[in-house]
Amino acid sequence: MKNFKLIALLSITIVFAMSACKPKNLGNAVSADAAAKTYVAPGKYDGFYNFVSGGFSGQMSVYGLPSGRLLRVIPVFSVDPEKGWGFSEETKPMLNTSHGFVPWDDLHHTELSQTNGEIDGRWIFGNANNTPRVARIDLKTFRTAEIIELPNSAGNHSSPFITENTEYVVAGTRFSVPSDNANGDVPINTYKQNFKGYLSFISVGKEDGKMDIAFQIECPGVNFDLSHAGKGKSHGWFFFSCYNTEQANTLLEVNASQKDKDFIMAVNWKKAEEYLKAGKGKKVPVKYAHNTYSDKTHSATSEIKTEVTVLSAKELKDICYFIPCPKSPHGCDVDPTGEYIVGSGKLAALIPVFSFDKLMKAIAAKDFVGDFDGIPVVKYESALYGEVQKPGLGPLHTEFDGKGNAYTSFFVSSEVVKWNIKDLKVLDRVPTYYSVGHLCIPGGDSKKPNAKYLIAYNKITKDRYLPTGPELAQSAQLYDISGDKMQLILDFPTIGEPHYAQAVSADVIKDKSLKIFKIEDNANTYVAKGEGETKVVRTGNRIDVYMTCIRSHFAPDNIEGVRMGDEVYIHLTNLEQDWDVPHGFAIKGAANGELLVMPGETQTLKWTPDKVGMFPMYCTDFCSALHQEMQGYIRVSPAGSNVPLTFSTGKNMPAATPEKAK
Ligand code: K7E
Ligand code: CUA
Repeated sequence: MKNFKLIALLSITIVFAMSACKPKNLGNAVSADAAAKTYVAPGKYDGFYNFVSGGFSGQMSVYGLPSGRLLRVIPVFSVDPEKGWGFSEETKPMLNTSHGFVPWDDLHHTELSQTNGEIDGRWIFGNANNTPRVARIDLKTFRTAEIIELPNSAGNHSSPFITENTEYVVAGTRFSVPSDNANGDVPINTYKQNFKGYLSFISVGKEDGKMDIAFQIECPGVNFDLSHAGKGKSHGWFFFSCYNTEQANTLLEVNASQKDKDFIMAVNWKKAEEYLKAGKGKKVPVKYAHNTYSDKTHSATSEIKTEVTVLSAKELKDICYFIPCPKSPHGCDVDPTGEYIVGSGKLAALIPVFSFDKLMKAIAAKDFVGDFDGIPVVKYESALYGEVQKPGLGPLHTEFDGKGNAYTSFFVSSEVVKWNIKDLKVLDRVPTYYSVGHLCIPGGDSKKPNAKYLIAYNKITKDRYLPTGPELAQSAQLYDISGDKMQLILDFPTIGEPHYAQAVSADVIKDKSLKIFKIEDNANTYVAKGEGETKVVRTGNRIDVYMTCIRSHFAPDNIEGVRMGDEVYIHLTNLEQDWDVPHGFAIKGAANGELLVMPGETQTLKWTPDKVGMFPMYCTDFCSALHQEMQGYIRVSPAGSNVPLTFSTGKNMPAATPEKAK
């Protein structure tokens, strides 16, 4: 019966998906005044920053809104040759993990830091799905400042979501797995006995943003999908959507879609803190990397930590509660008042809205229908505020406008639906092109949304852009939501596959942007603070080149006496103290990327010469009219050669004295 229902739903799905290919109102999709609404004149700033996850590209990209102009791609979990991220010696430790150097990941969710439930513009967090990690990006530099790995986790998907004062960044595991210190060499079909789900509560330093795993909660083995913190009255609680409560370990598309309802798990993290203080946590041996980047030394350090404190949800009975939620819930979103929790069952044809007040009453009255693996299950009707009937097909994610309305994306029916939270009535619907995932309203998951725009992030664009071979662009679509009706005003392709994104008024960030690093504060071990400090030092077969650059030359730009078998470290300090004057560095044949060095910064390229001869090097970033003159040579001699180690800039010209032919 249940399978039949599923098949019926899936076939409706297919019909919908096909009809979604050719919306009838395609010609009217963008009205004539749209251009004026998105036009940002040359030389003018956009009103909003939009931080968009890059999915399996592992980065985060920054767009201006309403223009849709791409401003920056911030490398986070994946190496980025454009910026030397993961190629320079200084940045490599940022990608260290308990598995060693991992050059790639899959980033799904962006979350801006908040103070009192409002976006404060200090940091943005991102999750690594594959090798579970959380990153903090500093919005003064638009660079990844810290990455922390999560033990006992796999597929860090319900992450990183924050509490209203950024007390915690919270991360739930997608895959349940045997815990890291248990014997994982067990049959896969012992899921029910051996697999557990872990939630990580990462504390965030109030001033410096430094992350630390405060505690983990061990939960029954299911898939944790998404989450959001409570706010206002529900501050102190966290909500996670869970699927695969069937606890299947194979063919999940069928086996994890058996039950009519899965769960939203409500977590009382204030209570968990009390238990932690009372010493109820168990210290468990694990191994995880904690990487931080310093803007003083301009280098990253990676530390391997070996212990984490775990609270058991089964033993500490009043931390976690399950609320039944129809059909494989995905998005789990909390409205700006903190009263309403919206679950989005991917296979459901309605949207359940839960009431925090009712949930509290039900928990107090022990209004439970039983337990799931030792966790009480609250009666559905007792926590339910109401259901939005027939909103669309395949609800995924919901954002809020702060005026009492919610906006839910529907993947299967390719549309955004606006509905009223109080009376649960559908108010408006617009098509998306096509197969929308996440939505974003500036501040749309905070207490104070700024609801001028809504952006839909689409997985499939089919006929919307010029064909580009087998893979087509993913896209974002901008809607004006200032009126009663949503109006599509712009369509722009994204870098990587967009999942969640956040946006904030530009005023919150733009004036804090750092323009240069002060050269006098540079504490890199290999800095040269002026051309007088440049040198080349041999230590055995290691050669350290203390090099500087300034428009438009390197010092030194002639180096001789490097031999086969040497390892050469080029430490390049950019002496510029002007905004937006990076210099780049590349050398022929290096099995490495380039360096891109900001004003006042030092970065190091490791190069192992592979043959005898002349190796040109040059600046890769067009920095002045004489950028193309910004170049030099390194001479590589055979092993054991007695060519002395020398270095210079501008020494032998114009009175050149070439070595006489022997
Ligand atoms: Cu819906 Cu990974 Cu947040 Cu994508 S997830 S859409
Ligand atoms: Cu320096 Cu181009």
